[in-house]
Amino acid sequence: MIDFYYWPTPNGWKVAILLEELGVAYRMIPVNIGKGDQFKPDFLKLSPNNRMPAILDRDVEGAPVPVFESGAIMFYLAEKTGRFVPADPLGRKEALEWLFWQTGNQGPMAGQLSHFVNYAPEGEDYGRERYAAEYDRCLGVLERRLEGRDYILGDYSIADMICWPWVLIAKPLGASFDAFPRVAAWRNRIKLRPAVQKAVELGKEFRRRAPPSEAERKVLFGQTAASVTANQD
Ligand SMILES: N[C@@H](CCC(=O)N[C@@H](CS)C(=O)NCC(=O)O)C(=O)O
Repeated sequence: MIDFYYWPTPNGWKVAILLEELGVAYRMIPVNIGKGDQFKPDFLKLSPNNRMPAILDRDVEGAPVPVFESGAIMFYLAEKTGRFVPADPLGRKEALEWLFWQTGNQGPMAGQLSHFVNYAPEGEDYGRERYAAEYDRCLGVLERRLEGRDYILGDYSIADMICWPWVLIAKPLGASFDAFPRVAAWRNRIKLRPAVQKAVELGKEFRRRAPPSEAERKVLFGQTAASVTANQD
């Protein structure tokens, strides 16, 4: 059994997709990031960067294995099962390149764009424009990569699963697919997969229906070093 620490956001969906594709037994443990569950000492032991997703793999010999950061979780599970990652060293290298690309480029740029689109004060356009341009650049990177390929590595893999969720929500982020026909087709191809549909439904009842309250804004947007050092046991 895998304990899956999760909240229904694009970063959470990445790992939910892989767990559903693998069909492995998992138990979803909600991490309410608006209420501050990510700062609980037990969670920080698994995920020292106070971010979900994280997993605790109990399906091992000896002590359960904690893994944080979506890219690391996905590589760990793909290695462990031998699925959704190429078997040859050069193919694995390519898988790692796209996992690092997603977590170092597309994910942070899209996350910041989402912040400025959804939560920044009115009239402050610098941040939104900067991240909209970077998000656009990342769509362009994917568009080029998908030339002559149905999926990022050729076959469907963890590289697609990690990149797809932030493309799924392009429209609410203010982007369009007009200049990215290959990305649009890839997005739709993946969206049709039953495992992907199930993953995006996971924890739907927890999805935000209203703007964050003042208390939630403080938890989410008022973080400093004290947020992760205050609760040490
Ligand atoms: N690089 C991380 C990003 C994860 C991330 O940013 N998660 C957000 C939700 S989408 C989170 O847990 N936020 C909690 C917080 O801001 O305290 C990954 O890919 O796993």
